Amino acid sequence: MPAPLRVAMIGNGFMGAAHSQGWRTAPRFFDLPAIPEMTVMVGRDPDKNAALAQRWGWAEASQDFDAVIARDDIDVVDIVTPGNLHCDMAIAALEAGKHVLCEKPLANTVEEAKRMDAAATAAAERGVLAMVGFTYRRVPAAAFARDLVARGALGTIRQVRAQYLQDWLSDPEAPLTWRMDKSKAGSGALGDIGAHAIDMAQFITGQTIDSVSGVMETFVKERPTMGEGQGLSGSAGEGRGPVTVDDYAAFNGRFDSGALGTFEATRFATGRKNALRVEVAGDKGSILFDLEDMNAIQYYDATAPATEQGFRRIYVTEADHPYLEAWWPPGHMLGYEHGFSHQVKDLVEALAAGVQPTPSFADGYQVQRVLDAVERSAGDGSAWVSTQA
Ligand code: SOE
Repeated sequence: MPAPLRVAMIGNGFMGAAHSQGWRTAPRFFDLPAIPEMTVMVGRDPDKNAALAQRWGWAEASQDFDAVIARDDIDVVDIVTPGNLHCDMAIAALEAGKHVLCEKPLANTVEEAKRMDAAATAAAERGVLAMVGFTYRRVPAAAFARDLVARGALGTIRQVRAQYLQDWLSDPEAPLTWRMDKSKAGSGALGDIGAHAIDMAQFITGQTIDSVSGVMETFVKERPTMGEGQGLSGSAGEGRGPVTVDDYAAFNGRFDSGALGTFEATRFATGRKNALRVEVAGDKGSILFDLEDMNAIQYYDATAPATEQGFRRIYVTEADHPYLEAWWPPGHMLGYEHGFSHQVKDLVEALAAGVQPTPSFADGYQVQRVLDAVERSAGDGSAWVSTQA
């Protein structure tokens, strides 16, 4: 009988719902070496937290983070709070001897990410392990794209085009959420969704971005404060407040191999709801991963006879594709939530084997260095060269 792995989750927003789904479902579909137990969910508002804990399947609800990480019956702390809480909570949990899963981006600043990486390195020496939740790595088509690149199907990689496009802020009257507050979110489109594009580009290519040249903009500088409801589905209230993060970020990146990338992150791309796209071009072929068509990748084989060339769509639903062994017969598609189950599967397997789960805090710190470099590069815009001079 596999041992239990007792989990405390901190936070109960959108990511709390998604992570709960992962903890609940993974052991019911995959043969895991340890069985996650949803022991306690921590949140500030007692009534809301108790109701959601019950709905999502947590045995208990608590308001007390410090008391929870001091408990002997907790093995893993899963942090799904806004970014301003990640650093202190993750370090405290690691020091209390708990394994940690922390949502992306790892931190709000590069200094925090560096401290978290150092804490994770020290904890690993005591057998306590940490992982950052870049969940899209666990979409089967993305994992398959990485396999194709790793086995040389694309040859030498020369270019990467990565975009994460959403449109939920294109209405200037959409209300302020914590995601538009720098003190809570660290940055705007750049850290929230640009971080995914960066991680996915590095994950699929197996390469590291080592320098950047960036541009950032805040299109709507003031918005209504939040009235009824919360988060992405809340409605506007009476007051108004400043937007203190970027609405748009783009940059060119140079990979350690010499390949070049263009990156774009925006929550103002009208019509694009959740379009994370990563296209990689090598001298033997290209691939396109598109989250809005997440059960497939497009693959172009430049070594095929010219008369047979063209992008072909590979449906990533075969039992031999990554993660598919546990799910439905070929052709039966998966969705957004499955990535969270796969994340739990990979984490539990790594913890049971005592090996470093990926992406590690070091990987999260590397993404944070890219975010920080983009911000520094964009600066005050003075690097722009006028066409009118
Ligand atoms: C909101 O923009 C958001 O939920 C991100 O924070 C998530 O990381 C991404 O998966 C979807 O969009």
